[in-house]
Amino acid sequence: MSDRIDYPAFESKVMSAEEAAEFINNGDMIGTSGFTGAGYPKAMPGAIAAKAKAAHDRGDEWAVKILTGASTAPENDGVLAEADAVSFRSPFNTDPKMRANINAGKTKYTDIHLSELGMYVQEGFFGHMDVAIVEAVRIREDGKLVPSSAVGNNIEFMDAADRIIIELNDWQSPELEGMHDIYRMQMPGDRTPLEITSPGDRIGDFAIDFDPAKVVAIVRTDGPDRNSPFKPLDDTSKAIAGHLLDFLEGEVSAGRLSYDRLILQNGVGNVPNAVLAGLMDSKFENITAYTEVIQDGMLDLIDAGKMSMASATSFSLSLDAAHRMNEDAARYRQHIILRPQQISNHPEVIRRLAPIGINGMIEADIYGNVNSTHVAGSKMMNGIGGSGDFTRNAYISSFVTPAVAKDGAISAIVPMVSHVDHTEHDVKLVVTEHGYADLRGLAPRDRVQKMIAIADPEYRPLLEEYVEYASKSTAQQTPHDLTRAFGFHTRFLETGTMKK
Ligand code: 0RQ
Repeated sequence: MSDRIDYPAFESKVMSAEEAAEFINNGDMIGTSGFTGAGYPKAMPGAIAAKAKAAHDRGDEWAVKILTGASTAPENDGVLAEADAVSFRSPFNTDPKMRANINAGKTKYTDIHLSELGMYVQEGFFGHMDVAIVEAVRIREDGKLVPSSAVGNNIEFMDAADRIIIELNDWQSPELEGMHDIYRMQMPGDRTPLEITSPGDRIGDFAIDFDPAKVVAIVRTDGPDRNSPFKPLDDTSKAIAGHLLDFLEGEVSAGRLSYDRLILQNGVGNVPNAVLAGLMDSKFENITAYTEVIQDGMLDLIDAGKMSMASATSFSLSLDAAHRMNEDAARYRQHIILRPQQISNHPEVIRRLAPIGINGMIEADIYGNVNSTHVAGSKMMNGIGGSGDFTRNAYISSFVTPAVAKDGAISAIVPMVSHVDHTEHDVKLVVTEHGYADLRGLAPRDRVQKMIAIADPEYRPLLEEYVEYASKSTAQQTPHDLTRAFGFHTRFLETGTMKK
């Protein structure tokens, strides 16, 4: 009996990924573990991709539908996309090959709030789920599964699927056991309050109970989670982080925040990570996080004694930080809780805990609407992820971005966003390297100059020019000139730059 399978009935189920792929059929709906490059299956996607390729070589159509927690990695989304093996994908993807298939129209993609995907599965909105493929660190003697570095939608997938394939990954530290807080969300009508009044509160179990009769295969793996390392902190990220920290200092001075009551929701990306680095030298102590992913900067804050507790659904660690976690998981689990993503991103808890939300964006408009997902209105970047779950319900919902993209050819501040993910009703603060626009309590026309002030200086006159045209509108609540509102975008599509 292996040290990681302590449930005798599963011993006979151990097989290779290729053998387990025999349980996957053309057209299957598959739910996999995995969230931002952590806890995804390492071996099965390659075996499924090989099966798809073989079918395509015979001239047969062959594809599956894939639901996950969030983004995965090249060994999962990448290999499946390369084999044209995915007809439908949800939610959140950062893999470039999968993104190319989505934007080429080969893979249908639905981009929904991460807190809602498991709910959709429970409610049957996606249709029937055939297989769940879940990475684990151990099967306990009572048959319960200890997830690895992400909890994601594992419970919902295992409950809904006809067949379960478990990948037991020896690379993942067995000391992760005890870090999870497994709680099954009830169906509408049976729901009760989630008793989480502080990020460190536990409401569930350490492991997932499921129907052992559904397990058709157990595959042994030994591969690392893969996350790309953060880019070294550049001056722009440092400046944006600096402005955000100034804003937080201002909130302390105004009596709306205190140095020992900072709860963070930190999105993925370089700027949110720069904020974590900035907090290291700040006056904030006893920092906590009620967020989606555990990032490198949080391990640093924990090690420095600045962060006491972080609640999330997965790790989003560089390989170096993942090794640190593996060597020291028993210590880190005193400070980290991994929950199902329905709970890590639950609106009820977020509204109660009132974190400071910090998320990246593609563009914002002069009235404070934010586009996090679509380049020029049509091309999917990654997806909304959990940003909407937090933005609607956080205490301060902020968006951070460099003022320009693509060497200045694109302005992050535009007259009208080309796609809306976060409306003016939810966005409270927008930060670039030129400062912050505090939009709280302002009427739309009063937000305009604040937004223009944080735009790149080269784009400010173009924005002013638009405002002048828009001000001629007969309706003065949110003045727009609809013939010119997408002038920045159409110019970019025609000439390759938003500049005149
Ligand atoms: O492109 O990779 O080719 O260089 O977008 O941009 O500035 O490095 O910023 O890594 O923080 O990503 C919105 C995508 C920002 C991210 C987004 C191009 C830019 C670059 C990345 P390259 P940066 P970031 C909860 C939070 C939604 C999900 C979310 C995101 C690339 O923050 O996915 O918030 N958010 N989750 O050049 C064209 C523009 C652009 C642009 C940037 N206006 N037009 N390209 N780029 N602005 C956690 C989770 O949900 C997991």
